[in-house]
Amino acid sequence: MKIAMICYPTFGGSGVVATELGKALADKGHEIHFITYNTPVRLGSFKSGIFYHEVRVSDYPLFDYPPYELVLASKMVEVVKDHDIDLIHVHYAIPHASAAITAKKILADEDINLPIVTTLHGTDITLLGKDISFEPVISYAINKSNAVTAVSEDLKHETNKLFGVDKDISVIPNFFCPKHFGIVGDEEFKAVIAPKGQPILTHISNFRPVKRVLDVIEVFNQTLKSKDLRLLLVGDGPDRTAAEQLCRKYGILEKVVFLGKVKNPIEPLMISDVFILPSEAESFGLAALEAMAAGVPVVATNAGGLPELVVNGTSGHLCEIGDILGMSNSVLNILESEKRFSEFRSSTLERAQEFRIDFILPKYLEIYNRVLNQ
Ligand code: GMT
Repeated sequence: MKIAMICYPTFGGSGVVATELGKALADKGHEIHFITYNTPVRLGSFKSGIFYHEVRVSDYPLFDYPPYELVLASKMVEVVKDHDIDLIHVHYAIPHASAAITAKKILADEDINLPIVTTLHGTDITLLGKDISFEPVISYAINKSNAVTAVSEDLKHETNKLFGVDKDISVIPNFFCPKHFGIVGDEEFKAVIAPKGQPILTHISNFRPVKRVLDVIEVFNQTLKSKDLRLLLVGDGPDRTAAEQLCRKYGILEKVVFLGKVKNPIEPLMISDVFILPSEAESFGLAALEAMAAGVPVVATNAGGLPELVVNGTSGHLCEIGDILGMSNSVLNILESEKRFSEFRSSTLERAQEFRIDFILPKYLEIYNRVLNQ
């Protein structure tokens, strides 16, 4: 198959899922054309079967806002015709699905029938979708796609609740690629962060308010009252300054490492003991799955799709949003003894196996074959 993959190229989970899916499909002999505005972060080095087409929006003084969606639609039309693309798989409803529907219509005028598969990732539905100004476009793009997938049952439910959707949405959970996890933790780096062998609590996100990074600091500060540990924060975003300020206020800055944006988050995960994700909303929680695949138990909220991933009491603990004491006790519970910690670690690894790419890839291929045979 020749597939055009449309995604955000940044650190966000939707871009990671699209990139890893494209790479896995290329490994199986398919031809994948990424169309986006920058090289996707997880693309890595050149691989046979993978192509990247950059969307460039010229900076005309005439426009207050650059017309990215129109240039993206034009680029899709061009790539489809030049490379005989069989189908377009868009990740994220806005503006990718709507741009794809425009491209589909332009191509239909030239008797080219192009199926569109749209994958919903969460923030496009749960955050953007709540902004009423987007609703008609999101509903339209979903209904006009040939197939729609969502990364969790919860997201499917939210989509049906918030939008006028007349399409059946297939749930295909996120996945991890085992081959990325064959690395060993950098013990020297670990010793710098935790010189006395203190356990390391880790959080990875884009530090947007929905991730509740300040709760991470609160939980860490609370846990420090009972146990000496260290906090590793990976990523960057709007709440980083406030997080640093809170650490200063509590006088714990020297126990916290802000790593910033990291291309390969598996490396810090390999030296972590517990992962924390106190999000207010999370359609799936890819960062938590990657932690689990690295054998790191997760303390998370019971928001969105997280209960579909983390099994409470075995691969981690789930708490109410904002329950600082509950999350702190959960961290302490996991770290209570060597025996308990290794039990959590092995159940976590076992649970993660259910989300291996080799189980998930056939589900996408089934959808592709279905739309191509329609
Ligand atoms: O979490 C983010 O802010 C990034 C966002 C994105 O669009 O890339 O992540 C969403 O998609 C991921 C991949 O499917 C999911 O694992 C995340 O749970 C989801 N984020 C939210 O729902 C907040």
